[in-house]
Amino acid sequence: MNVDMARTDMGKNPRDDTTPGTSVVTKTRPKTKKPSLYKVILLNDDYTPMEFVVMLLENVFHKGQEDATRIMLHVHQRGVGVCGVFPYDVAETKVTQVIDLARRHEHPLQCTMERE
Ligand code: TYC
Repeated sequence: MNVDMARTDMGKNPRDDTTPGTSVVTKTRPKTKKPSLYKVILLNDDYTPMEFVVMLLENVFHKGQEDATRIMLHVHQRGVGVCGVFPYDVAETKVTQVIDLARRHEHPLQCTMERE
């Protein structure tokens, strides 16, 4: 039933919503908010081996070898580079994984996150 048909008897029984032929039409408005996104940023240094950075981009960020190499070289040449964009919790976990992995291998590699 469309809105016009549903309301043909409005005004006759304004308070009686049990009158046959009367209906209430509601529209749902979802109150969902899009999550803010964060860029995970890799920083260059002079000591972390290139192969280690590529390995990390493959394993933590699920990049293919070509993409991983391209990102690593970008960071190496420009000083910083984006590894990916994620919701806050995911970005935070990836930053922690990168820093932990680098530290365990005694590399000074640094990683941070920044709101998009
Ligand atoms: N600059 C490093 C080297 O010459 C390689 C490197 C690339 C280090 C990217 C960190 O985020 C980085 N071995």
